[in-house]
Amino acid sequence: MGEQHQELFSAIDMPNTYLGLDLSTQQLKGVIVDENLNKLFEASVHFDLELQEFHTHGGVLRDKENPREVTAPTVMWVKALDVLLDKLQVCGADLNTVAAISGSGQQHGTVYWTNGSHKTLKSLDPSGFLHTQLASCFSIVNSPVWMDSSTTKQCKKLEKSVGGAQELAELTGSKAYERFSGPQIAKIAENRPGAYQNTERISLVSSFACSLFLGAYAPIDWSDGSGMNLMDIKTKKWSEKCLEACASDLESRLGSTIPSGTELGQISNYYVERFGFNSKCRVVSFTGDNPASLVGLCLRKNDVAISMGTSDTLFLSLSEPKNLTEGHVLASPINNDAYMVLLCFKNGSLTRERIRNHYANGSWDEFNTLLERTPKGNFGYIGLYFDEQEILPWVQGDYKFDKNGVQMEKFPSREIEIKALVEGQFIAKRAHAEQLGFIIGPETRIIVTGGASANSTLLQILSDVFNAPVYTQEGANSAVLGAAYQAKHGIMRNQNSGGDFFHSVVNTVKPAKLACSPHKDAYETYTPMVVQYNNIMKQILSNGTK
Ligand code: 5FX
Repeated sequence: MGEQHQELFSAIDMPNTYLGLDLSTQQLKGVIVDENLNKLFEASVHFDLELQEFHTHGGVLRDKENPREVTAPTVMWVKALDVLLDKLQVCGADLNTVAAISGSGQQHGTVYWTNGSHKTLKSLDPSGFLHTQLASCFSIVNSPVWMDSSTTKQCKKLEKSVGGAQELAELTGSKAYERFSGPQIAKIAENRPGAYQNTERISLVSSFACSLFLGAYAPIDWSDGSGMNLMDIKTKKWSEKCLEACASDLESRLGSTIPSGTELGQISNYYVERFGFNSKCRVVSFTGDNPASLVGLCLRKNDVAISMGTSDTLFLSLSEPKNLTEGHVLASPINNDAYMVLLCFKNGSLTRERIRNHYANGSWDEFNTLLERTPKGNFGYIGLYFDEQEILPWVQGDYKFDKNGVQMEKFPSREIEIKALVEGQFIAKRAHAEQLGFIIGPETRIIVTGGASANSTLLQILSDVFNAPVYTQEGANSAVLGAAYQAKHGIMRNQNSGGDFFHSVVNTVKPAKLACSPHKDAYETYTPMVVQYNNIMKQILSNGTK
């Protein structure tokens, strides 16, 4: 620890702890770790179950007339924080020991603070709930979130303004994606000009949550800011052309960008008085959930992370920015000069649950038993299931094919159906990763995180499809752990006492554990199926979905 910090807490003879939060699609989680990054306390608030008054399904609201429009009630997130901090106290956490807080949020979602809200944020009354005090602070009541896919028109305009999709990818790290914040803001400015005019600040979900702790608007960090189609991925500054193409006077509403893991200041007095935090507790910038997961997994050079949650994502570290046709390049949350690649598949756990409910009576045990009944490769049957408009590739619906590539209505049995889903999801991940130039080699390790990482039957299939060993990190939820690690790393970096991430985090965290290795015949089975997937996808896309 740095001197200043050590003095603060040793004076009151208490160990330092670090609080990490993750404001994800379906819940808000919090974890407190000790100086050695061991988990001490954790709590969560499930939006659908515990905040039923907001009527969300899977944490979101879908517009009845336009199901591609997906939002979440911003005040629900605020209320979740009230409840979470109470829960942490009830489970015995002494919040006075928290030396620093950081967090992660679902990426791309935007929060619109109404004119004058900075004053409310600054003068929160500790005797009242956060959510009642902030209830009228949002000029857009329901924040657009990453599941939204209603901004194709704005995406086209944005790409055109910089000379095309590839030019936008070169500039911002991604071609225009419907869920990215720039097109989302553009749609709000266009369709709800009054509300846009009445907005003094636009936050990402991560910087919004950070602002609640700071009692002031928190800047957007480089890593999460890369998911907006607005930031120059090399200079890390807002691109004027992109801002202009999206909305007028946008720069003043976005504020500045900052390196990930920057220490921003002291916690707001509200939390000191109401929850017993130490007034010297520091707030470290929050970031996106995928960058935070990269921190939590301590990814090494030849590692590929696969996160299986509401969305399935695949990510890896990169030393130079790469020009991609699909997927995203983001600034690294760990190293200001490095990058990460991210692929996002929207149809993750909710699709797996739908098939489980339909074919395995809602039981994971039955699902796993059925999975083990068919051989690797599923007799050549491939199933691709996109309940929601998929991001990568841009398709929707269920697609079933036999070994000859002939499309079918129905598979012959439920075990084939289930295997087709799981293999199809993993084959798609490998195919898209390979399309980016990723090569699976003898050193490759797949590090798995997210809810599904506890299912060893799924992990074995993943290992076989990638023909690489699969590892899991203890504590499963890497985003919230990554946020807690970032809290510690952030203050250490600021105090120049072991600013190196490897020193402060990687060497402290227990290494990932081997969960399974590929079978000998895995490569021969799945390599042709990846080719088959690519052909099927060409066929589906040429039949015209976008
Ligand atoms: C990444 O680009 C995504 O859109 C999702 O993984 C969200 O971050 C989920 F929270």
